[in-house]
Amino acid sequence: MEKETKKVLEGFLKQVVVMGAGKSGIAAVKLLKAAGAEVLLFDENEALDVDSLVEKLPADVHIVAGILPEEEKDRATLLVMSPGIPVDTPFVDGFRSRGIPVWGEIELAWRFAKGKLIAITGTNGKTTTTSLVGHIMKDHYRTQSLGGTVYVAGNIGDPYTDIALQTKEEDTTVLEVSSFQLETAELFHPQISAVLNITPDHLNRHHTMEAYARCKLDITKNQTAEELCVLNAEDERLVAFAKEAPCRVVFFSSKNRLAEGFFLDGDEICRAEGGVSRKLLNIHEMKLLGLHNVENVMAAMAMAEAAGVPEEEIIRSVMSFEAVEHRIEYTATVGGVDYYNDSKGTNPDAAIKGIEAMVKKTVLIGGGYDKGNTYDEWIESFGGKVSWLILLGQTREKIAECAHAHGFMNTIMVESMEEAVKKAAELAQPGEAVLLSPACASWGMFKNYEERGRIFKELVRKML
Ligand code: UMA
Repeated sequence: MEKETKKVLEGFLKQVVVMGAGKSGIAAVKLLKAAGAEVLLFDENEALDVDSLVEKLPADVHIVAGILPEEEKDRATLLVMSPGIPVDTPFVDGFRSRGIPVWGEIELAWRFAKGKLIAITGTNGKTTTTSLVGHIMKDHYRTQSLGGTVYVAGNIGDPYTDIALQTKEEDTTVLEVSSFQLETAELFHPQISAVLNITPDHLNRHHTMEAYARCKLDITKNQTAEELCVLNAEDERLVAFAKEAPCRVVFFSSKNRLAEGFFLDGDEICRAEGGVSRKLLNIHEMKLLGLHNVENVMAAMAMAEAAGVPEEEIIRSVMSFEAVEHRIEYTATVGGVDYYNDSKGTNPDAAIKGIEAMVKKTVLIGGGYDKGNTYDEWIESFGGKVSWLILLGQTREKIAECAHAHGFMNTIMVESMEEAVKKAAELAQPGEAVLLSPACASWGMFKNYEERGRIFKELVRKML
């Protein structure tokens, strides 16, 4: 298999077009050059800063910004796509109709990577779960003095192509994978996978829930009968999928006892095997907050178990794990008001989790880039908890209209994060909370959700 893959690669590497000059594109170019390929980096942004890009790239990379000449398509042997770029376009069709393979950046990385691969997808919770699995695996390698390295990469931030060439047979890579990345996966093949949940998101890219779900479920498409996928038993679509999955399935549930799998019983996370269950961990012994995090923990435990980590090591690592930056992250208390950064709440479902985790009356900051989502369920989740909704970005009118239709009238429009934080500080009373949990992507106003979260935190800390 290894040999065959290599042979296929040699043919493909003659003249590669990499599309997108962001993190993934740059990392893909570096990998390809190191592998001896001829590479052209193409970005549709005409205003691309080519000079600063050249500094980040190896020598001899041809860069094209704006429009790619037809003759370059004729010469190409492979097109590598960055995840943020749609693939159902005339541009990509132009390659496909010439018989040129179209791979996503993770497919490219996978063809070169070695060692064990654990891949995690889902609409929400994948960043926390990926970090937690990485944390457990790193502890395990240390405790058992295993030679080898644990890498954590993918949608979480560091592209898979950045580390693929360094990986060795004794290593483990824990990868966060988005639907965008799975859309262009071909032979991509994790030994252990997880689909944490599937709720509406990115419908402007995938168009239908079915297409979006298909991309996520495709994480298992090359897995074998002995390999494992971890699924959420509370998601009907995933329960139905388990019957046709090509691999073994382990379920987790935060609502019901299971005869097989991981479940929450009161405050105890339990492991059931053959109808017999045992308690593993009391949820108050972990540092993560909220029921959604209990689900993430159960999924991570199931993956770690499948990776051969002993139960007592898993429990110890879960207890020492702290929340991820930008995910319901406590920022500071100013004038008796607690500020939380949940910039990673980039869709309504994730943002609902943010509201659920709040225990005080909350001034909420939301709004951003329009991914075609609806906001009804998010507004309904406010209950009596949200006192004001401060809105910014492209979606602010759409969200305000939706809030008013649901009888929530306390909306305020602002132009910037600075204004949002200032308004929130005026409105929140001592003993209350302010939560940035936008329910929208950051694009348009910020480079990414990390930048949005950091700006929020800086503005809050300036008030100290
Ligand atoms: N571009 C085009 N044509 C287009 C769109 C973009 O040429 O139609 C160009 C842009 O001009 C830009 C480049 O493509 O130069 C950007 O590529 P990209 O959007 O793929 O961004 P990267 O910097 O490569 O980051 C990507 C992921 N971004 C997206 O999926 C949008 C990052 O996930 C990921 O961390 C990174 O690869 C490393 O794997 C971010 C994300 O928002 C965090 N992901 C979504 C999510 O989590 O919901 C899926």
